[in-house]
Amino acid sequence: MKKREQSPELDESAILKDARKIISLKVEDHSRRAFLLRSLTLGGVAMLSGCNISDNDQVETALSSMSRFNDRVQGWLFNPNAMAPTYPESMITRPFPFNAFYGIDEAPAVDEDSYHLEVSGLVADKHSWRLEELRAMAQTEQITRHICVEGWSAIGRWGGVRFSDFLKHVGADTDARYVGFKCADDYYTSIDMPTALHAQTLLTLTYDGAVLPRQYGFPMKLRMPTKLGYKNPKHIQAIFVTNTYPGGYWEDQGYNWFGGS
Ligand SMILES: Nc1nc2c(c(=O)[nH]1)N[C@H]1C(S)=C(S)[C@@H](COP(=O)(O)O)O[C@H]1N2
Ligand SMILES: [Mo]
Repeated sequence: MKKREQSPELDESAILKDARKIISLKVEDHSRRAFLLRSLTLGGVAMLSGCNISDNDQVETALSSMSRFNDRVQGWLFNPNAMAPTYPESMITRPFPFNAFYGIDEAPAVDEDSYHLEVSGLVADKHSWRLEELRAMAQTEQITRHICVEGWSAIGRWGGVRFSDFLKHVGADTDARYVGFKCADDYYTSIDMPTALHAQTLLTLTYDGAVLPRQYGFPMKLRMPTKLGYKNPKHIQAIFVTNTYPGGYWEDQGYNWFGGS
């Protein structure tokens, strides 16, 4: 996401205007409607419609699926326990796209032998973690859709440790408001505790059955199918639990902090 470009043929403000019109007509609950109208982004349109919106035909499909917007979609959007869709292996996007605030050649090459994951803040156990320790915990896998605000989405297969297991293991204060992340490439972000504890939030160590490759975030990426792409940190070096708002790389430049459902 070097220059935060949209594809030239997509008129973002026109798409958002149409999407807002649909929301005004479809969403009856006043506070939900106000929230959606205020926070809607192109990525939000993709998330609400389940469509990739990288060209004009897909914009049409997305808007028409939003106009069929129903209670199930709204329930998913506002229920912190609702599950994001999962997909069959045949639907995995190959090759899976790379994205970062720099080009693929600049993705950090983290050295496994010297790597330690730091854990700090409102946790009982602040020891730093080796990858081996994370690999020894129960592993789970999921095939979900990653949606980027830049107007693309892709389905991928990630595996690793359920983040709620990890937080319990370190004795995190789960009444705290935020979990923050610092990455090897100076990226940073933070999430709300209900999302951190969501059953589909995984501290991933693998992509498509193999060790997470450098470009997708080696040694680990926090994968949340209920959040937009920029909320999913790659190359995580430090995790902290806090009540002080930590912000994020794109969030501090104006992206919506919640960034998802
Ligand atoms: N450390 C780090 N994590 C990051 C980013 C980044 O630049 N640095 N970009 C975010 C954005 S905007 C997206 S869309 C996804 C891209 O992940 P991918 O390369 O696996 O597709 O990573 C997210 N996490
Ligand atoms: Mo993104």
